[in-house]
Order: sequence, then C-alpha cells, then structure tokens
Amino acid sequence: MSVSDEELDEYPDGSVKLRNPHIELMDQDILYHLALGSGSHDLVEMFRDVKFVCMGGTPRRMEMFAYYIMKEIGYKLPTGTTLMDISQYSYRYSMFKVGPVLSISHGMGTPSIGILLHETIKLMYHSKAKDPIFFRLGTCGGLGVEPGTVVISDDAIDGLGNHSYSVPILGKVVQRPCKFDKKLTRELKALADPEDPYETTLGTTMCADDFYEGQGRCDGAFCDYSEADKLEYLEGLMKSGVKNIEMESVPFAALTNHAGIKAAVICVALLNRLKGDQVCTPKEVLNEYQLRPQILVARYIKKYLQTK
Ligand code: R2B
Ligand code: URA
Repeated sequence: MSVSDEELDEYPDGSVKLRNPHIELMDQDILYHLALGSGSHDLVEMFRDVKFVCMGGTPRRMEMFAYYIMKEIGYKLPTGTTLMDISQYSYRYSMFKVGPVLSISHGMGTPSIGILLHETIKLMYHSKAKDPIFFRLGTCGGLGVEPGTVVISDDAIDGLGNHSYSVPILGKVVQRPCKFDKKLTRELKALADPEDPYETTLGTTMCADDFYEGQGRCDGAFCDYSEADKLEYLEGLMKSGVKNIEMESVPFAALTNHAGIKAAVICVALLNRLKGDQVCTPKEVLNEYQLRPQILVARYIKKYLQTK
C-alpha cells in the first residue's frame, strides 16, 4: 500500500503519519538505536509534548545545546531530576529532552542520520506529538564564504548533483526528493540579527558521502586529482549556487519531506574550501562557531513559544 501526498495532507490534527502500513499491525515497535520501544515505554507520556527535534553530529554538542536551550526558554527540570541521556543504553545516539525540545546526536554521514530519522519519525508517530519541526544544527565546509558564516540550506544535492536521496531498496534505486519548507527557511533567515558578528546566508548544500575525496579534498589517504582539478570542481559547484558541503542534508531533507514534517538545516562553515582543505582553526574558535546555528534555532524556538 502506498500513501499519496494528498492523503498525508488530510490529517488536520498535526500528528505524524507513517507511510508504512506494517507498523500499526505490530504488537510493539522497538526503536533499537534509541533504546526505546512502544511496548517498553509510555512514549505518549514521555514525548507527546515534543515540538522541536534538533539534531547535530556529536553527543557532547547536543548535550550542550540541551543546557543552552533550557536556559534560553527558561525551562526548569522537574524537581529532583537531572538532564539524562535517554538513549544512553543504545550506545549509538544520545538524546536529551528539555520540555518541548529534543536534542539528539546523529553521528556522521547519510546512513547514520538515515537510521536516526526512521526511528525519530516513528517516535513522533508513537508519541502522538503534533506538528514537530526538525532542525539539523551542523558544521560544514563553505564555498566562497568566510569561516564562521552560517548557511541555511534552501536546497540539497548529492555528490552527483541530484536533488534527491537515492536509496537502494530491494535491489532498485528509489529516489526521494529533497525539499525544505520555504517559509521555515525564510523565517530562520529573518532571525539573523544585523548585529551578529558574522553573516547568515541561504544557499544550496551539497551532501557528500565522504569527508575527503567525496568533498574534493587533496588531504585524504588517497587522491588521484590535482589541486587545479579540485578548484575547478569547487568553483563550478559555487557557480551553480552551492554555498556549503556537509554530509547529512540530503536524507534530512528527503526523509522529513516524505514524512510530511517541516525541517531546516543550519550549518556553520568551519573553513572556506576555496582556500584549503585542513580544518586548522583553533579549537576555541571552532567551539564558538558551533554555537551559531544553535543561537539561530534558539531564537526561532523562543519566538515560536512566545506566540503560542
Ligand atoms: C559535518 O561535519 C562532519 C564531518 O566532519 C559531518 O557529519 C558533517 O556533515
Ligand atoms: N564538515 C564537512 O562535512 N566538511 C567540512 O569541510 C567541514 C565540516
């Protein structure tokens, strides 16, 4: 059975619908990589109030984001409790919950975030959360932008230039279109403050399946092209509207869109790839850069919560 977009749009209560008829026929659904399950946990009680799902690469960064957003939205943990990694016993991803905000680490690359998206979308379905908005807060290499620039993705392409996520399913390649919510990207861009000591810009994001050769670097263990070939390639990408390169935007855009979930990707550029390959910015500077997508998303969340 397949569910069309039109059918998906028919659910006005905002709850997340699954395009998988098998799930509701199962006795229980084990979200293996999150160490949660519909039989073992009261997912409705635990997650029904989730409004924002924020994902980023590392457990540490997402724990820090959880503390930061707690302060920003003035959320108090229930008396006698501390912030816990809900998925700690999966030993795969980390998940923190701060009121309406989930902060989850996604690891590196499309398979890792793909698995997490399957299970997080199912988590939203089981928990009956209403209209959750997904954000990826990440890092990237910039193309022709200053290090520290924040790039909001308005499109995502894979390493072959496809605007879709290609997944081999039952021996055939299935392509799912990458689509971001235009209104959400516009609203995020509008939250950039002219006083911010860095630029915030919109652009196409290229999602590579590798950090080295897949991003045209010359500093991997292998390289069969010249520096000139690399620059020709990167400049060509830039001319076609690509502002940054990272490793998760394609499945993020495609799977959230397939699930009817609003989503955005906000990344900070650690370097300008037209000027080099190695990330040689000092650690303290990188740590400050990594807060920038968090600051933008916190502004969005605060504004959203104030108007509700
Ligand atoms: C950005 O940074 C990571 C690689 O260093 C990868 O997860 C990404 O998208
Ligand atoms: N992450 C990437 O995927 N590429 C970069 O160049 C920097 C961070």
